[in-house]
Amino acid sequence: MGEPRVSILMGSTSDKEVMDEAKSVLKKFGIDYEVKVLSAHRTPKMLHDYASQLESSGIEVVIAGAGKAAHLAGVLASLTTIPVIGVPIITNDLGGLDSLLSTVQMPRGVPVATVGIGAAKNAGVLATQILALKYPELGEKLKKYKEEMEAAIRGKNE
Ligand code: RP5
Repeated sequence: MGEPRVSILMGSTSDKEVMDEAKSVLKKFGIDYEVKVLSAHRTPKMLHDYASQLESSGIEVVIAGAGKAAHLAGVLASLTTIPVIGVPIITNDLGGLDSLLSTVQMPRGVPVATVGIGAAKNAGVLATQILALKYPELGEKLKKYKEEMEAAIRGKNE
């Protein structure tokens, strides 16, 4: 499908296992993506530089996963008009509630569409749904995906 359309960001390589679930969804729907490790705290300049070239690079949705004082999605959302989906990463200390609140509780005017703790798969599906507004073939694939989910549950009941 040409240029990458989704950017998957994570605050640390320790987030990779969770964020790979978003990648799998995008692969399933045939959506191009790029993956970067960038931190709002450890690499602030790199994050700003990355954000400044996002719109010209053809990225249409960002998925950003981070844990603890999880500012990655929020800082990114402050620097771009591209929709940002936040994935709060589970943590050992507070079970990911820290990440969830840091990601979802954005000030007015700077939203981050936040999925559940560790719910990178849902972030991938939501990114696909956003892109489907522009790419009708993705809408068709999403309908099929929902039918498959239903059929799988029907099969288990039988
Ligand atoms: C955050 O701190 C990352 O997103 C990660 O979830 C958390 C812990 O990072 P590491 O100390 O494992 O690199 O910035």
